[in-house]
Amino acid sequence: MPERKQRGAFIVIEGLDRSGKSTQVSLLEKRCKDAGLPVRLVKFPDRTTPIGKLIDSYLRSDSEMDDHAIHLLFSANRWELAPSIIESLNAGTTVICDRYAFSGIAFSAAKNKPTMSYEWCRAPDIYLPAPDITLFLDVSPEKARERGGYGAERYENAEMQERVEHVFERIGVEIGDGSRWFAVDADREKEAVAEELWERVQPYVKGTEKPLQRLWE
Ligand code: Z5A
Ligand code: MG
Repeated sequence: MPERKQRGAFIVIEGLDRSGKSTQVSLLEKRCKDAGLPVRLVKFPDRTTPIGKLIDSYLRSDSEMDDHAIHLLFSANRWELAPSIIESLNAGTTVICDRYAFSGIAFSAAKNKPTMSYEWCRAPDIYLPAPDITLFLDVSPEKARERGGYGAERYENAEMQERVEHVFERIGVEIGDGSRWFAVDADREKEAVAEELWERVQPYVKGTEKPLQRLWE
C-alpha cells in the first residue's frame, strides 16, 4: 500500500485578555523546536499587512470604523494568510496560531448589535482552514488583573471580556468541547499551563494523515 502523506498540525491557542496566549505559543514553539519538529508561529490579527495596519489603528483608537467593516477586515486578515498556512501544513510544518476566527466571532458578537448576530459574525470565516485542536486558556478576572490588568486598547475592559467569554463558551460547545476544543485552567503558573498544553498536542504534533478540514464543515 502506498504510504499516506503526513501534514503538519494546525494548533490554535485562544483565550481572554491576559490569559497568557502569547506566552504559551512561544513556550510551545520552543518545545517543538527542542523536539526537532518543524514549526511556525502565526498571530491574529497580523498587524504587519496593509489590512493588519488598518486593524492596528482601530484597536489603538487612532481611527474609527463601522463595526461590520472592522469585523470583515479581521476575517480578511485571516483569509490573506490562509494560503501560506495551508502551504506550511502541507510541507509538514506544525502551525501554532495565537488567536483565530473564534476571537473574531466572540469579540464582534459580544457587541450585542441586532445586525451582528452570532451567525452573521461566523459567516465570513466559513471554509477557512480548521484547527486540528483549539486550546482555550481560561483565566479568572482576578488573575487577569494581577497580570497588569486590562490594557489600553479597545475591548480591554471587564464588561466586554465577560460578554466575550459567553460567546467563547458557545463556540467551544459547537466546535466539540473535549474533542477538538479544550478549556485549560490558565490561572496556574506558566510552567503548569505549558505542561498541559504540551500533553494535549501530543496526538497531533508529530504530524497527521487526516485531511485538513474547513471551518464549520
Ligand atoms: N480581535 C478581534 O476583535 N477580532 C479578531 O478577529 C481577532 C482579535 C483575531 C488584539 O488581540 C485584540 O483584537 C483583542 C481581540 C481582538 N482585544 N482584546 N481584548 P491581541 O491578541 O493582539 O492582544 P494581546 O494584547 O497580544 O493579547 P492579550 O490577550 O492581552 O494577552 P495574552 O497574549 O493572552 O497574554 P500574555 O501577553 O502572554 O501575558 C500577559 C501578561 O501576563 C505578561 O506580563 C505575562 O508575562 C503574564 N503571564 C502570562 N501567563 C502567566 C501566568 N500563567 N502566570 C502569571 N503571569 C502570566
Ligand atoms: Mg497576546
